[in-house]
Amino acid sequence: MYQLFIGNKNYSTWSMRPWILLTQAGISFQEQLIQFDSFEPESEFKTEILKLNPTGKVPALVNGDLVVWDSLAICEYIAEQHPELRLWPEEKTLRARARCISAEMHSGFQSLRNLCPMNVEADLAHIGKQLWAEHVQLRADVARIDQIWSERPSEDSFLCGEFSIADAFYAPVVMRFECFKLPLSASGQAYAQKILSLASVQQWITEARQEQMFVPFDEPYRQHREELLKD
Ligand SMILES: N[C@@H](CCC(=O)N[C@@H](CS)C(=O)NCC(=O)O)C(=O)O
Repeated sequence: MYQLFIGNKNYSTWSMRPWILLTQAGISFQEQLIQFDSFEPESEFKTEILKLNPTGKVPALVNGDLVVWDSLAICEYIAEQHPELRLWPEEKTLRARARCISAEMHSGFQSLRNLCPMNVEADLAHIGKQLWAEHVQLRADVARIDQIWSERPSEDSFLCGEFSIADAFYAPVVMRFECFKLPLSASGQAYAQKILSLASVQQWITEARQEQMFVPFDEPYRQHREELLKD
């Protein structure tokens, strides 16, 4: 049985990717959640995660004696373990595109990442509006993401046809857009809704809202938990 070590569902975008992939694909795994804290070297989070992952970060996947860390490496490993599930598209050009856009997400969009951290339970629309007006690079990141989401093979398909690792990679981005209400084209919005309607994503959202934790480190825009909660 796989064990997936993740962080708080309200905040952890990197954890969300392999969790959504495994859940959406119906692969059973045991979830091990390590609560976020200050991430100081002596913190409980670091003490726990460093027992298995030398980078001191989540997510990490354990399968027997093997530990796989880094969200992309975990998804690649899962895809190799379950070739029949076609977690990358079967068709070569779509597969190449899925890999390109996943890599783009993995290493890019710094402005969006820095300015709009995921916060599933919060409604930060007014902050999003302000950030949008002030940061040209955020507008560029959003425009590129909107383009990626709008270039899917057909209006009702996922990013590269069937649900794939690429969609698991962009699911946390959808959550950032939801929280900060960043503007999208009609096609980009339709894709965001498609992701939000997935059972795996709904489960993540429900569990994130049940956590009711406030980690100041991850809260640049709120002073306390009761502030700016979604309905
Ligand atoms: N490239 C890594 C990044 C993982 C990462 O940054 N995880 C964050 C949580 S969302 C973390 O554990 N941070 C702890 C720290 O920075 O000390 C991946 O894709 O898994």
